[in-house]
Amino acid sequence: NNKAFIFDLDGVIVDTAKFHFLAWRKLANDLGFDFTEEQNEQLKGVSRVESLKRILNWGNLELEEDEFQRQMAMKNENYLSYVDKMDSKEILPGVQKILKYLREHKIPFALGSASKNARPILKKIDLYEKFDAIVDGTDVKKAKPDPEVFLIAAEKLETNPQNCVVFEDSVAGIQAANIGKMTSIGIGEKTVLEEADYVFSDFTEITIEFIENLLRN
Ligand code: B16
Ligand code: MG
Repeated sequence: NNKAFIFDLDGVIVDTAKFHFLAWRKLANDLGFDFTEEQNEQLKGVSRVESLKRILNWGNLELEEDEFQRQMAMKNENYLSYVDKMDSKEILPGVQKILKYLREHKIPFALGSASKNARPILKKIDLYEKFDAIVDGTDVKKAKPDPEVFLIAAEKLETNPQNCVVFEDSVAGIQAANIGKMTSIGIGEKTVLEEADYVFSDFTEITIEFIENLLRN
């Protein structure tokens, strides 16, 4: 069959949310207000521009376009200083086992991320060469929950959206997969990702039997 798999990056393959948090908190603190972990949660899967808009809104602050761009660039520079220290040990538990299985069985898989830093991150963790296709924030016009990122991935993997299985940690990402008529697998809390077809708290809970079942359907 033509089954294919699509993986989100942040929150699925690596936990870069902790680095986004540190960088956004520094930006907020420098601008004179606080930024909490709860707020950071709400930025999962959300683009860089939209994230800054929401943070400024929480801080009751408005910035001129120039200053907005400058702050966003500084945040990214700060974020990349953490990314720079990453290596393959940052790959979340259980992920490699699934990727290895897919590779050995010649089942195509792609990356589908909102991040504009996805390629450098994949290089850092030694996974860049392993994906059959990479679609990230530099390739799309519309953000999740728009299914664009996953639809382009399906196209690159030369299969129909209906044959695709998407792993996602964000609500917007699960919605994008569902709108795209793909099988959605949430990584995180069931109560948060209730729209997903299946939910696991992390990849160590996903068995090869489960993957084989997906391949049969
Ligand atoms: P960047 P994903 C998303 O990646 C993150 O979840 C989100 O928190 C971040 O703001 C967004 O990428 C943009 O990232 O600033 O690196 O372009 O989960 O879709 O892989
Ligand atoms: Mg994510």
